[in-house]
Amino acid sequence: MAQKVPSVCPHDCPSACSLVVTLDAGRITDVSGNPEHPYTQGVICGKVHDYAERVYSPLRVLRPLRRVGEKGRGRFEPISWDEAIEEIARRFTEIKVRWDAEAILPFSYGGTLGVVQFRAGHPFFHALGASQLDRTICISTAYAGWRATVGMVGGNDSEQMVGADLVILWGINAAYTHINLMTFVKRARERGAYVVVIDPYRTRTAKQADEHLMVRPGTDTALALGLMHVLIAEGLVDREYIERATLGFDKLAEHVKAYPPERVSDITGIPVERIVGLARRYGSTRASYIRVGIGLSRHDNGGMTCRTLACLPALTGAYAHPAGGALLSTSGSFPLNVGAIERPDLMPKPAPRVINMIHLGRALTDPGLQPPIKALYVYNSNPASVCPNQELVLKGFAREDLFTVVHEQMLTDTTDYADIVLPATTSMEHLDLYRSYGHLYLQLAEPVIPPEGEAKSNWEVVRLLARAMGLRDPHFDKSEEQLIKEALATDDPAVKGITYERLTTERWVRVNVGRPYMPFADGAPTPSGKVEFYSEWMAKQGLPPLPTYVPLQEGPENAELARRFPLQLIVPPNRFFLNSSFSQSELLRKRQKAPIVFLNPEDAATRGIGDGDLVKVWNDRGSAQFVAGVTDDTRPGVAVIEGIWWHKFQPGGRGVNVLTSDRVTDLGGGPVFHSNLVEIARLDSA
Ligand SMILES: Nc1nc2c(c(=O)[nH]1)N[C@H]1C(S)=C(S)[C@@H](COP(=O)(O)OP(=O)(O)OC[C@H]3O[C@@H](n4cnc5c(=O)[nH]c(N)nc54)[C@H](O)[C@@H]3O)O[C@H]1N2
Ligand SMILES: Nc1nc2c(c(=O)[nH]1)N[C@H]1C(S)=C(S)[C@@H](COP(=O)(O)OP(=O)(O)OC[C@H]3O[C@@H](n4cnc5c(=O)[nH]c(N)nc54)[C@H](O)[C@@H]3O)O[C@H]1N2
Ligand SMILES: [Mo]
Repeated sequence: MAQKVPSVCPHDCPSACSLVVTLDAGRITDVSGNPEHPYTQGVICGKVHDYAERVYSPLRVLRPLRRVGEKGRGRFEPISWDEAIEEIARRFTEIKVRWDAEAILPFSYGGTLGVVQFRAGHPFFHALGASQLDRTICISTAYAGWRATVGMVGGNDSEQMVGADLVILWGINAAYTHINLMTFVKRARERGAYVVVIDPYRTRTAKQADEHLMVRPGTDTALALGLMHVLIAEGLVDREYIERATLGFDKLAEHVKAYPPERVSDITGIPVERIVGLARRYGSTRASYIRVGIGLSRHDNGGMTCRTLACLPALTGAYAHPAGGALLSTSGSFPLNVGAIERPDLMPKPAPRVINMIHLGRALTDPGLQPPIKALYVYNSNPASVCPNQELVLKGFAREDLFTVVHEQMLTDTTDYADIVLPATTSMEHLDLYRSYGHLYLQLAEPVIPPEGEAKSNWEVVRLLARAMGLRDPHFDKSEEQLIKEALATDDPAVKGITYERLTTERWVRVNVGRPYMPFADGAPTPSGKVEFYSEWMAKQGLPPLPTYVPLQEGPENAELARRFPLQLIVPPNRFFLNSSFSQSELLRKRQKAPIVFLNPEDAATRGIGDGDLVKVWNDRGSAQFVAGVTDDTRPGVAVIEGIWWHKFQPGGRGVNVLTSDRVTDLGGGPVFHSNLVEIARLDSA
């Protein structure tokens, strides 16, 4: 008899959906969105709807494996858990003795955002004295930029936008990456709101908007400065809010005189009248809601961009309107006691060195690194697909003297290089607490099925490893339930009263931040206590203290490079994968059709490329093959590759990230995934 049980989507997505799982004879047969959850409202994406296909995938890792073939080939023999743990502990100990514990590097990111399983390895690697990983690959640039202006990573609750008159989706393809946001966008639009999308190509989100501004990649700061120029010149600002809640307006007003719409039009590729039109629209209502995507921060100048966008609602006073304001992420809106899970106090002093995760390729191949990285422990991540400068990453992974352990649900591009593969549970099989970076609900999910095969959760494996390595701290005796209780134990009023017990019965609880939530209504938690148009902190980072447009290092302004590689390439997510997750699914690969590079008919014609041709895309970092999608959904000079197909499912065996760079952005040490120059040619063998 079929039975319905609650769960939560664990994936790295701002929606963090509440799920209803149908079980038949103990097997998952269907997954749907919980209609009662105020944010999910019964809507989930196509990839999670078919979650049974993921849980029971033919590529699922079901028992521990030991490499038998060459690195990269993915040939293994099954071994027992005891053998696997014993071998890992022995190799880690040998490396620690011979090279120092810093020669061991944990590598993890967003496979699950569960509060416990996301950071399960931290206490173990801290206690071991391993190198620390700086987890910069996604949010660190955007968050650093946002904080520079408003002091925290938060903003007005996106549920409030339903009452807005103007909605701007700035560098966010929510129809793919945060579909539940579109529920509120649609409702606002039905009420009469005007919806604007700002994105270099016509995304599915842009197609649902009233207006789309096809901005040239990396020029949003200039666009925002142009809007500010008009707002200030035409007196469309809220003097009272500016006086009360902001810092540096007079300096800003002087500064933006240098960004008249004509100049901004040249930089951004957007016609003057569209810039002036949007500024007047924005300046004539305080009920304007800007939702900023994280994607647009993945440029050389991305931190500055996010900082600049956070200034806009402070000019019109929209931050103080119950249906207005702006949001990048809700991550900083309330604290959890994650220190109790991460246990930084277990680290030796002085603290071990820190390695930026986007420099994985460099770290694995740098002959000068002392001690060298001799062991890698990967969980919650697929670095052999997702990291930039991928050729260098693969070169590192291929090192015979590198001992690589990968704890995974699937046989990925990364497990192909593993010495030991450990089977991981899915969120359907383990317990965790979930917060979201798009909404304000805390949720709990208990296992709905027993572990498939011999799979174990991240925390269970860490406990086994800690014991095998002789780590005696009582922390490693704790259960997942205990850790969740400790994470919830904070005195912060936003989380007070939200207990484990309450979550097991209510399933989700909105944090106590009040409604409407307007954190910057009267100022912001910056050093000055105000929304900072002028930021001393930015100056300390060696950046202009006022919002300033800085051209991309790898963009058309780099004339020498642009001569050889005339096309700008951006690499945003696709619809049916989640970063590289779900690339294992034959069903979803079929829905996604093929690894495609979109290019404008003009760029295709000059290269003799037709729609559907097999093409080569390359630059000095690498070369990969794609199917050409010729479309005026993108502008001349801008190519788009959506999603991360595993190398092994890509024609030619190389995927998108051989093209992307491991340069760091202006702030936060994050990646420049979208700042690429490339050339494209037809492959005659097509
Ligand atoms: N289906 C699906 N959903 C996902 C993901 C996925 O892979 N697939 N990934 C998840 C993760 S980890 C994250 S971090 C979020 C990311 O989701 P978003 O915050 O939406 O970020 P991106 O999709 O990287 O980029 C958003 C948009 O920014 C545009 N963009 C690129 N450069 C510029 C620019 O210079 N200016 C402007 N205005 N726009 C620009 C891209 O074309 C893209 O449409 O989505 C999550 N949700
Ligand atoms: N070209 C390009 N590259 C990008 C991006 C892009 O838009 N374009 N986006 C970037 C961004 S925003 C991000 S966040 C990164 C994401 O990079 P990753 O965090 O590496 O994301 P995924 O590709 O989803 O890989 C996560 C892996 O974790 C595994 N996993 C899931 N749950 C568990 C678990 O409970 N335990 C264990 N042990 N494993 C688990 C999954 O099976 C999956 O293989 O990629 C970045 N790379
Ligand atoms: Mo991300």
